[in-house]
Amino acid sequence: MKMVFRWYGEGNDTVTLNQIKQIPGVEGIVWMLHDVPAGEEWPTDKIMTYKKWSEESGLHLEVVESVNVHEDIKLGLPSRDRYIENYKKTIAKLASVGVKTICYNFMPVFDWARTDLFKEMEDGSTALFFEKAKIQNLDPMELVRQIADNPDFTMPGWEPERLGRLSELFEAYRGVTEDDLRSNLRYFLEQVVPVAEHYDIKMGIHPDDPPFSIFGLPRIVKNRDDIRRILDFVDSPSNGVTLCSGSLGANPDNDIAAMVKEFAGRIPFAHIRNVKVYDNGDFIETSHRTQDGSVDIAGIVRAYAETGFTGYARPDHGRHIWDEKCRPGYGLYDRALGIMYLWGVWDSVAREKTARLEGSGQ
Ligand SMILES: [Mn+2]
Repeated sequence: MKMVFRWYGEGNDTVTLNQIKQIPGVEGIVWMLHDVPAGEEWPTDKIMTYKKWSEESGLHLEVVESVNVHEDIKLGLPSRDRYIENYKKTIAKLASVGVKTICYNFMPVFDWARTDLFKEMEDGSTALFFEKAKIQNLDPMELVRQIADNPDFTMPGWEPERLGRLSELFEAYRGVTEDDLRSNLRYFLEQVVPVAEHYDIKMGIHPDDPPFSIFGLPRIVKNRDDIRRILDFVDSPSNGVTLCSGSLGANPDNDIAAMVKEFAGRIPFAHIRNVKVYDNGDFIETSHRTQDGSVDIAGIVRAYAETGFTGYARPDHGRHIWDEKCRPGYGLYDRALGIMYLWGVWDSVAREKTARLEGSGQ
């Protein structure tokens, strides 16, 4: 398990590279060019800026999250081929600076949704919260206002260029079924995965967040069966999954430790975090500790350790604690605490394995 940490770039993040370096066991950053619209080829000069930051800090840049997929690809429009060509060129460029894994998602219109970015918890900390009933009665435009109108930061997944066309996009998705979306994903993967394979890059699709339909939009990365189908579209180690325990964990039916075992070898990137799911379907992002949420994080890390996971992992999100002012979900303190919990479980399983081998005289 190679630990990495999402970072939004100089001037765009409250966390510094020096701080990231001081978290035990963190080797690299997870990055993207936040100001390049989906579908465009990433400009070399901007990639080189990250390369410079990486070299100066000693943190590698092997993981990119995300190279966003243009809506025309998801919709299967004739213009998709142009955007897929750009995607391939971006893959080649990223390979040339040492990128090994590219996370992406195939969620229509927006990447993720919460109804409250700073919901207060009993201990006074705040965290991202999803209220199911609120979403059901909410105009999508209102949700956009709540999430994207953040004066301090642009929000990944809520880029102005796609949200500016929100009603147009909803209209375009009218009548698009899960099967349609799935066949558009297959078309994309059949084109892109051979290129990724050529450049020794592993693609990892991020599950839908939350893992069920919202605003009537189709969702196709919600559970074990969905992921199995996608991995079977193109049978290549470069066609993988970014297994996010937080996204999948918002549905208590998802057995994530079982997925870690079943999809071993096809998980280039692990997002590991906990959520507490309430009986009414609401959920809140808690600390990483198993006891604090509904997802058995200790069991998931154990599954990774036992299957000999060699991919990248990040703590995904954290709460906002100790009065930290930060991007929602992306503070320093709680993510760093989360990492130490993940290492604690990982190291104890590694020690058990060593003891077993020594006991059997191997
Ligand atoms: Mn995630």
